[in-house]
Amino acid sequence: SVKPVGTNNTITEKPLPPCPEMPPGLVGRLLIEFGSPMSMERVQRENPDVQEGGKYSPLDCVPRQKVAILIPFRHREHHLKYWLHYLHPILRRQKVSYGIYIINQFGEDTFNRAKLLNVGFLEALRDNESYDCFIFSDVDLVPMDDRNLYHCYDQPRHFAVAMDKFGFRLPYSGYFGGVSGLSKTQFLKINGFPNEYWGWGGEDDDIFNRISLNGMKVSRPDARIGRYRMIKHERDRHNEPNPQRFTKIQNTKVTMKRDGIGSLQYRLVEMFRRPMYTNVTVDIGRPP
Ligand code: UDH
Repeated sequence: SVKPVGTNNTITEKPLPPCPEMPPGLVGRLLIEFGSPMSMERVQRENPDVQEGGKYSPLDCVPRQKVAILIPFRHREHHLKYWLHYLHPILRRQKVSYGIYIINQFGEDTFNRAKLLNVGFLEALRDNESYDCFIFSDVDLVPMDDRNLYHCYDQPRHFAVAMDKFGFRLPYSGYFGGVSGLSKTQFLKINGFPNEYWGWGGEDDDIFNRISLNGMKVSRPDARIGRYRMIKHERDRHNEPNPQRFTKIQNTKVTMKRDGIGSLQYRLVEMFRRPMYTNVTVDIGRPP
């Protein structure tokens, strides 16, 4: 097609190249700190090309995937500002086409991280059905190296392999917590995430089991690149360690068939867009 002179510096439009596998503008190791206070105004000011709802697409290349980034959330506004402050510029340098979704648990009943992420999967697709990759990130985890690319891989991806709180090592070989990513196909193959882990712990191990039991193998970045800083915090109220988690993760093979994205029930309370993210507030009920 031909554009009028002056709209794009050129007369004829060249087709855009696919975005590079390893974008040239990456900087590698990053200095991440949570000392000085952060404001949403500053995040907005420093990220003017992020679109309403926390959406962004590179303008100079055609992205290979569309990525929905889903954050399980309740009462962590303070952490969210840091997360957005650090992640928007990183994702932009990585040439990711993405949308940020905060999946906010309504009410004060026991927290349920995995169920919130199931809701995020469906609501992101309802927002834009062209997402083909889903990255699930805790709100308090910031990557320390922008070569840790936030897209999906041939196998389910575990990104947060070297967290500061675990001495920059995997705490155990089957660890799948913190930040992970599955393509739409991979997610549906495991029937999504479990809905029945209320309170802290176990749901990430159940997801790891689902992946293995369905013949897939977790992929990970090198530990020198998959480094993360966690924002230090006290244990939240209504997210106490779940004492049932040890027995539940023994039964994934049986439970994954009936409990997952196929059996998810929830009530959408509200969805609204902010400049830096999309908020999805959801009533996911309470433990039986
Ligand atoms: N989350 C919330 N609100 C909550 C609970 C959890 O937003 O009330 C989300 C948030 O994205 C968080 C994630 O769920 O990053 C995981 O929960 P978590 O941060 O509580 O889990 P983590 O293993 O910490 O990081 C456990 C408590 C550590 C207490 C240490 C006291 N020194």
